[in-house]
Amino acid sequence: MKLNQKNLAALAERLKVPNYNRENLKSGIVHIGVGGFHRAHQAVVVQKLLEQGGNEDWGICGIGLREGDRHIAEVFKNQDCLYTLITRHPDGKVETEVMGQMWDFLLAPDNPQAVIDRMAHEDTKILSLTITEGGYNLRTDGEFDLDDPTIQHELRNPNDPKTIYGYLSAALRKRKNLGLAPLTVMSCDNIQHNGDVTRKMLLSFLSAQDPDLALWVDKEVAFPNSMVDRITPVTTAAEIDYLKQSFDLEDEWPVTCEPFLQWVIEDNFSNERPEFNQVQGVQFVPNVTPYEKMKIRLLNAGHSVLGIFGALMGIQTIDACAENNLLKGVLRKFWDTEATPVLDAVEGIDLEVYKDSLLERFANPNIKDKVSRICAESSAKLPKFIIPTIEENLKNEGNIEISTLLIAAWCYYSDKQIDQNGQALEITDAMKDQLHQAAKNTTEDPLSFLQVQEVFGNLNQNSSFTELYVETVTRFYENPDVTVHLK
Ligand code: CS2
Repeated sequence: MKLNQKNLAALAERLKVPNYNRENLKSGIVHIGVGGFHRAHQAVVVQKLLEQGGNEDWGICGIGLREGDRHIAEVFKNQDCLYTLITRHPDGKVETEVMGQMWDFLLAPDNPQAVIDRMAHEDTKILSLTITEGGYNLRTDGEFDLDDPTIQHELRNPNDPKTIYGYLSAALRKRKNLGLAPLTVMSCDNIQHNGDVTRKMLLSFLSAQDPDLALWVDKEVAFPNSMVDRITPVTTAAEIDYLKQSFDLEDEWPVTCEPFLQWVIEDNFSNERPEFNQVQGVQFVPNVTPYEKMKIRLLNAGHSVLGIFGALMGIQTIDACAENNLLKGVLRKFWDTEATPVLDAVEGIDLEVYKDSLLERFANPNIKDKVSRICAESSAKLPKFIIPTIEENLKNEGNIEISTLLIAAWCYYSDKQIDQNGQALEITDAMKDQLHQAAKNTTEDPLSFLQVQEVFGNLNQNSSFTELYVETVTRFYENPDVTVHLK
């Protein structure tokens, strides 16, 4: 049976379906970037609120800004925006439910005006984002990249938006002109101070495009910071098949996730907001900085440590990495001796217990999170997950041994593009070619990889770092057996 609105009543006999009337939903939230993570995280919180009743104003309208979102747009069209969430516990328990909180999806390239109108609609109170770490047009020096060709196009053509900034500008201008209340722009990406960063980027864009609007946004629009967390692997054919076999349900794009969910949000909204914190795992706090730093520098960085070393060792999934004693030992050592010393205390959280729980989550054998997903877009991830830890340790004369080894391993990975068994690595990275070009000169010039300034900033100017790096990368190239270096 196909997953769609018409079949929901019949499907209710087989699995959990929304208990609320989707026809009554309004799009209090417009969400940009409806990937697996959003569908397993914020969407779940909203579905739970809707199930409590009385929250119909907080339905979600999803938006895809890129041509690459066409496939998901088609799936949502066929399925009336419904999809299945499969939650897999470590002990094998599985929860399966149909998600109905998204009542509309718009593909921007097909109808940009419809997207602007929805964002500027008076029902819309929150505009949330999961556009990935690389989606913010942020330079390594923390400034907005005004030279980006698409941004240049938008600056000259305010009526032809392409990026999040062009759309936000058009929609906020419309709201301002109509005299509507501002909306809240809520980033849900793994960037420290994600709200502050979004605000700074948007204001830089607007100062160049429409300075009056920049003043209005500066005064009226709130950008809460948040820490978001739920491990969501890439959907596999096996999951589509599982739904068919177990429920005779045809869903073209279900989402799988772990049971853990956490969302810590700064209570800073310019317009109304739902009581997200009525849902378990969600809390409003006055200052989210220690939570986001802890999560990014331990969980996300920990993923990259396992992912890059694991990929070179020929390991396919994060649970297999987390079960490997060498990798587990190195991860713990990285956390304890490099990441933790530069973290701030987090009220109510024991970091030792947090790290133990991360290892358990990584080891969930039913999630099968692919190492290739973790390594994807490392050029956007490492500057947020790993490099700040190196920089802070350099300032404090702290330990940087494992993070330096990780950069050396990533150089080898980008250069050779094969694992240590000679198998081709599956590399997805917007900067893949640039990284490869820089890495392949390592034997002649051991510092050449660090010249990719968009990733490493000025790290190649720091002699304490370069000394250790040259020694490490040379040693690595002499014997690229990762296990030798992890001992
Ligand atoms: C991962 C994250 O993309 C990555 O490298 O670390 O997607 C991670 O799984 C989530 O942030 C978990 O909350």
